[in-house]
Amino acid sequence: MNAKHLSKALMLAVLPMAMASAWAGDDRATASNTYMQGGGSALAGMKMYQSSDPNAPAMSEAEFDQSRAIYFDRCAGCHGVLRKGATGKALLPEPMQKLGTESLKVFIHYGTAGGMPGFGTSNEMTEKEVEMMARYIQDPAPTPPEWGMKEIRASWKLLVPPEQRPKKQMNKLNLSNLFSVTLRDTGEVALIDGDSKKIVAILKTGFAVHISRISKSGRYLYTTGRDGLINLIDLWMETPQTVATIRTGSDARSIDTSKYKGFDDKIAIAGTYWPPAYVLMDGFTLEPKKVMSTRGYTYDEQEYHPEPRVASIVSSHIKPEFVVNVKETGKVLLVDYSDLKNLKTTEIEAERFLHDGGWDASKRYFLVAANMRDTVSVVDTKEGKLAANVKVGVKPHPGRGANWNDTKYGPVWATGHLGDDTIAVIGTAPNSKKYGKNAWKVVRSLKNHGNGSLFIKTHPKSGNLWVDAALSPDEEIQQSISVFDLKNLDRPAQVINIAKLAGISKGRVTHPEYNKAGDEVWFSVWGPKNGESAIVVMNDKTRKLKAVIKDPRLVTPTGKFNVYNTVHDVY
Ligand code: DHE
Repeated sequence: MNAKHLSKALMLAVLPMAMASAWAGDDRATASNTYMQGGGSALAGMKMYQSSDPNAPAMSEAEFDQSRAIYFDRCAGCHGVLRKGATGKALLPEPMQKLGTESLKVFIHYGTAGGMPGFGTSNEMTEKEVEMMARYIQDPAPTPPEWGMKEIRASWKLLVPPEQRPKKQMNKLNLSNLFSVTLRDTGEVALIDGDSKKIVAILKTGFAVHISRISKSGRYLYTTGRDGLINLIDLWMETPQTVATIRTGSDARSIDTSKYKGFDDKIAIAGTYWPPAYVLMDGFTLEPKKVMSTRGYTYDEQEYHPEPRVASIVSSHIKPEFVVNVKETGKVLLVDYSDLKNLKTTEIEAERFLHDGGWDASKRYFLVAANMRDTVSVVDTKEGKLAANVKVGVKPHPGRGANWNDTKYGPVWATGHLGDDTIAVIGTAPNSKKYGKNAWKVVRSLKNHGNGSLFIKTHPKSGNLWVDAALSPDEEIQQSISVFDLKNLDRPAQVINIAKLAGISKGRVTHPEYNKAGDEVWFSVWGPKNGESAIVVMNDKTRKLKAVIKDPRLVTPTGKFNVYNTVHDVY
């Protein structure tokens, strides 16, 4: 039967089931779910073992291969590699077989009220693909290959050993004001000189590279691709270049490096979505030292989860520890890297579906979004325990968040939301006589110019707070940002269309990032792969355009990481 012509009766029978089983808060923005599909996964092209279930409809090998690739490109971000569910519901064979091919076609074609996009209505899947996917999810999920130390080590390439690297900085760049810019769809980063705004180098990295982080000394830059390929880039070379690479897994998002005194640049850590693990490496060479699985039990129901993905990782400034946030189990691990042979980890029960987060201004507390639980978990890294779970708006998404000294409430940290247009401002000074009572409470709720916010930023030297709404379905809103006056937060924000300033009509505006001095804010105008993109630099004081960086090589810029601010966690 043609999916377009499925009877209304069938739709009416099936959709209520979808609504009942979707997560609480069914009116969540569809845009945020589309975001969760992200850049697809490198698992799409990988051979996998397929066990077939006699109760599932038959599939040819070619259909299976094609469906598997579609699944990893479009579905795994929400439903998980093993289909145990995360942002999207679990898609396990038995319940899927109960629903049957015809009903499943309706879900896939039209989407659900819970926010799943309609892959047929949006023309992202053909009618044949919709039908094939409806059969595919009735079979057990194929398991991607494991990736242990043998494979990790075999993938390691030390291109320029430390002894062959320069003894001093060989270029004239003001490295502390350099920006590493993700060029998402070309698998590259652009290094841009923050002073001259000139592109210094474009370097090949992993697939749809996700983030850049910088070593404590400011010399080494680490990137991770979604395919788990890590690049170590030496910024001291005449033209900065990759000196080592490694694949820590086949699907990854996070990387960081040791910042505690005495451990400068020494240890790197990478988190993986698949297999779910983190890998500790030598910071100068990427030589792998230890791989630790995150498989285990959810913190609340204590049910076994085979795929607890590693989301954000940050590096402590006050202890030799990495803070590792495990999405599906809702646990935060404080990994003590001072003795890798006798590794000590503190396991903190936080909240499920941990994603991104940042430090408070004192760098004692780490605030991380449990986005599907509308919660920000606060970890006290000094005491090694949960300080609070703070209920915020719908699907918080802070990036690393923003810290300032509020005129009324003292030290605060803020996050925007994917699923509504609010900005939650949380008190962060539990030990202050004056402001302690505000700690871990939402003291203000500001109004953004739309929902679908990805990133928010300020700087200790700035009086402004800049917030994007990059995932708003409305073009005008996704191209604009809100800028709040931190001294007058009762006043509405000024809304500026950044894409228009760059003369670009198609593109989302995202990821504010300050320069080192804190007097410029850089935005990405993230255009289509074959269209125009730009970086727009705003004067923070006047809120007027300062520069537009355009170059045919700047394809789909998204995240931007200023060396100084990234090393020192200034935000
Ligand atoms: Fe991200 C940070 C995961 C989609 C741009 N993103 C993070 C972090 C995680 C994550 C776990 C925290 C890393 C850390 O701090 O160690 N992102 C995911 C996904 O799982 C998701 C939803 C889907 C996917 O398949 O990847 C996803 N992310 C995106 C995008 O589509 C974005 C907007 C554009 C892009 O480049 O892919 C995007 N994510 C970013 C950026 C950061 C980030 C720019 C770093 C923010 C910062 O300031 O530190």
